[in-house]
Amino acid sequence: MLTFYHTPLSINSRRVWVALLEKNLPFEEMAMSMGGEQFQPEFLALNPFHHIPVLVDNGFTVIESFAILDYLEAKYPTPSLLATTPEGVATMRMVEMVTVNELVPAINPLTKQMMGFGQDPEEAIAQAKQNAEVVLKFYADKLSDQSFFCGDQITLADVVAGTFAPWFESLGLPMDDYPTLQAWTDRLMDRPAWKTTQPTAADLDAFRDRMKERMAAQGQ
Ligand SMILES: N[C@@H](CCC(=O)N[C@@H](CS)C(=O)NCC(=O)O)C(=O)O
Repeated sequence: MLTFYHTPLSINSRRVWVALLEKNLPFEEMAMSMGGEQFQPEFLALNPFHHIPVLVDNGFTVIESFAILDYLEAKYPTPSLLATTPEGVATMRMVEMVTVNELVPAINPLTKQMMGFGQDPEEAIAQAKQNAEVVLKFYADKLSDQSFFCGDQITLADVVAGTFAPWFESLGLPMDDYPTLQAWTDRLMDRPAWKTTQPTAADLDAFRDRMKERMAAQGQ
């Protein structure tokens, strides 16, 4: 039996959540509010770094979202979320790595602004948008006229980049110049795995309030 520890608002968790759903794997969901239970001894025994996501499969514990994605593909290969050609494998990995290494730091100030956690100076916001645009152009280039990054089949490239896609507009990154990227986002948002995992406005408000309380308690 698979047990999935996560919190619905976490983008690191969501890529695993989407993969579990896309692969039609049954799992027990342990939704955490991250209000301190991640520091409890029972959870630290699973992940000493107090992070979600965590997957436990019949007593075998996996931490780190990308390790979990690799584990799921190795253990439950069908349906596959892996590219099959050398070019596909390279594209899949490039998109995954560009997302975590380039997009995530680039959109940091934009995420902060969207969530109401503070406001960086105008120049920092402009720079963040410029950096994010480079990633969007890269995505559009790799996507080309295909349905998904590696062709007709969804892969981990779409799962990893695609869990950020619903937020682009709210982050202040209009999609007008990227019609193929917008169509890809719409295609993903139509899938049950994205519909199930997309947070509601109420989820977002509750998360925002929780984070603000925590920041206030830490004197930030
Ligand atoms: N590199 C990790 C990052 C995990 C991570 O940062 N999780 C955050 C939520 S998005 C977390 O658990 N934060 C709570 C804490 O650190 O106490 C992964 O990809 O799984």
